[in-house]
Amino acid sequence: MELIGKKILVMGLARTGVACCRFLAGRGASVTATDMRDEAALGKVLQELSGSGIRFVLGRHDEADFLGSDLIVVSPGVPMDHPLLARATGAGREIVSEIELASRFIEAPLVAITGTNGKTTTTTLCGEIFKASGFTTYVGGNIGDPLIEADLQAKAVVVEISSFQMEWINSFRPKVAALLNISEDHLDRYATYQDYINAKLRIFENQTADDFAVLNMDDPLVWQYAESLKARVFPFSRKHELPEGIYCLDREIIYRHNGKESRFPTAGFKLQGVHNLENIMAALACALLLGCDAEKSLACVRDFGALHHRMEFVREVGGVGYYEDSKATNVGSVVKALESFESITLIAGGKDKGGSYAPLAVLVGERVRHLVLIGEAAERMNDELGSLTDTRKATSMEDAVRLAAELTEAGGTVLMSPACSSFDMFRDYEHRAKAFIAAVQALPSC
Ligand code: UMA
Ligand code: ADP
Repeated sequence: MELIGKKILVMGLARTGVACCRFLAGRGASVTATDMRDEAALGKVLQELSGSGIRFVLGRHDEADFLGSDLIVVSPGVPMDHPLLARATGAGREIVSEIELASRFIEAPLVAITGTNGKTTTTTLCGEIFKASGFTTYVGGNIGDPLIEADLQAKAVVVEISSFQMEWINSFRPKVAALLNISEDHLDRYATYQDYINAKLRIFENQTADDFAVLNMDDPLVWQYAESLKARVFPFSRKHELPEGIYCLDREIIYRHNGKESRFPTAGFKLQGVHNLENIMAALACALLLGCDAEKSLACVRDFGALHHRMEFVREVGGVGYYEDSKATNVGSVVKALESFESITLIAGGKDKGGSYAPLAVLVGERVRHLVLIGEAAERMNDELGSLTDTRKATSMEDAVRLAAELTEAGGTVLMSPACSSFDMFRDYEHRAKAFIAAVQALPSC
């Protein structure tokens, strides 16, 4: 793709936009960058990009820039239905997402991993397996480092993909694409659940019979699309023995491909929980299909521990275990957390994403002794779940932890697994996690 002299508009100047600006300006494009945030808010960014010859339009977007550019690169945080994007499309301008742009320059086989939950765990593990097998590997995408920053000499690129990033693709084509699971999420961004699902499915859109689609056979919502894909479907399952695919039986993961078989005993795996078994199978499938070594992969999986803020043990006080699961920002992930404990005091709530909390009802009824609600979603969660168990409202994380400590009897578990994003009370999920951990650490020892 020729960039020299091309007029390119970068919309959004956070991590993605800055990386795109660097990439494009460094290759001779004539770049304009625009963000609704003003100069004062973007001071650090402007410093980072000073001297790069980029023109900035800040605190507003100008229609003329949208209509007058050869190409518009949109950040994931910009909603797809932005009126200026509609006008640019109407005027025949080309609009792409950052992953679309990046993929046009990456020659290494691309492993792309999506799903409502487990993306970061699976992507990180998969990247580690490639590295252990001797591939120079770039790991990026929604996980944090934009794909456009990929080392173009890398022999493997493993990328976590969100639905937002797939909104403006047209040729993005992973050699191996994995869909881990689908449950309701981001309904504050999509008009319908199906719109969200359709965005996720675009990961397979440009694949051909030379590529692989790694699919969770046990998730009916995922599996129903298997027949419609052009890529070779490679299933993973915790329930079914498979002649071709990867499955788990009697504490062993078995990988079968083209008549060959590799076996991975699960004893001693650090990653715990059935959901992580699914993540491990998906990561192994992606890596083994592209030639990673089975023995090295097994050693790598064995050593791989849980990432922070995903059902992480914090402390025990008076016989009560405190667990922090701040990354659980939708009901699907909270279901897995509730399945992992009994006698739970659940701290939940935050910024509501518009989905239903009903999928939690059975588990709340069976396992949650006390429900402590925080944040903007407290009211809605109380309406949907409050009658199922003892439910209280707290004014802050500190207050929630104090209340949970008072209510929970020895042998129980206090679990902060919010089912919501954090932005009503915190900078991000890490900030929320820190607030919980600090409050737990401040509890007096018994
Ligand atoms: N903006 C405008 N005009 C608008 C709307 C937004 O100018 O109309 C500006 C905003 O002021 C902001 C920028 O556009 O400066 C949007 O930035 P962004 O939200 O895309 O943030 P980035 O730092 O570029 O981060 C993005 C992903 N963010 C989102 O998808 C919301 C990061 O995923 C990702 O790590 C990063 O790219 C690198 O690829 C975060 C995320 O929350 C972790 N993802 C969601 C999730 O995991 O649930 C999908
Ligand atoms: P993502 O990047 O998709 O948000 P993470 O690996 O960061 O996924 O995990 C996010 C949350 O989802 C955590 O609470 C974690 O315990 C939970 N989780 C991880 N893997 C799965 C899975 N396969 N199914 C359901 N929940 C999962």
